Amino acid sequence: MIILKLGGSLITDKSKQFAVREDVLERLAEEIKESSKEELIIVHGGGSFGHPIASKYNLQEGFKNKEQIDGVVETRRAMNELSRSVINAFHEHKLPVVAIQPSANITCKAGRIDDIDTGVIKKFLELGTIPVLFGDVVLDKELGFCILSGDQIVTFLAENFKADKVILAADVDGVYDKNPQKFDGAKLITEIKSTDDGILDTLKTRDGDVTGGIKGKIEELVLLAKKGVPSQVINAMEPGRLKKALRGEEVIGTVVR
Ligand code: IP8
Repeated sequence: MIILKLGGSLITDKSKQFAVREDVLERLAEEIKESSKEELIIVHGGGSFGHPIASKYNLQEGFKNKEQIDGVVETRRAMNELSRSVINAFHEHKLPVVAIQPSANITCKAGRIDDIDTGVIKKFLELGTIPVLFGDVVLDKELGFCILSGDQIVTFLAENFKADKVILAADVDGVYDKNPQKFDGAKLITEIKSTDDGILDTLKTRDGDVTGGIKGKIEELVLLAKKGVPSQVINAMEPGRLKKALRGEEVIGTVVR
């Protein structure tokens, strides 16, 4: 089984609020269909739907005041909206996708997943469907609520379902030693070993991303690699790469093992 994360920067345009990249979603749907992968769980990020609202209301800090409740409701609406776009685009391409709303299925404790109904996800998989989850605002036993990133859902499910691998489909070729948009000579890191703790210090969080950007992602993937599940960050903006990665063929990117 493969757990596929579709990054928020891939499926939405983060420079504009509520901007879905419909053309990208359609191509991704085709590539997933053509890869003929049988067991697949998809998790997508918040992109320009979840992050701006979560940041405006400081939702990542948990419940602080009643004014944030509007933010919780707006984030839920926005994430349902984005999920609907993903489901619609994928179903148009005959993928048997079923949305599973994390806020109704998962509870956290201090920002980490504490309780999750994996039985529902397992049953939908057994029926031959592709469960689709997403980063969301969820109840938290200590914080009241929290922002649960899709990355944490990915690593939790990958461990729980003993996935063969995780693919993180992003809008960049992989992880760089420094920001390639700001610095000349930034180098792509093709392999990160879970024993290589120092690597995390060199990565920076991405502005505007309440769940920690690339650093948050790699932290999750390193934890997962320590438990024996390898992962791969690829650039799914480049046509054909997602299909190849799903088929297990070689693709430019960063492997975490
Ligand atoms: O983009 C965050 O999920 P991520 C979801 O996977 C929200 O980190 C609601 C901001």
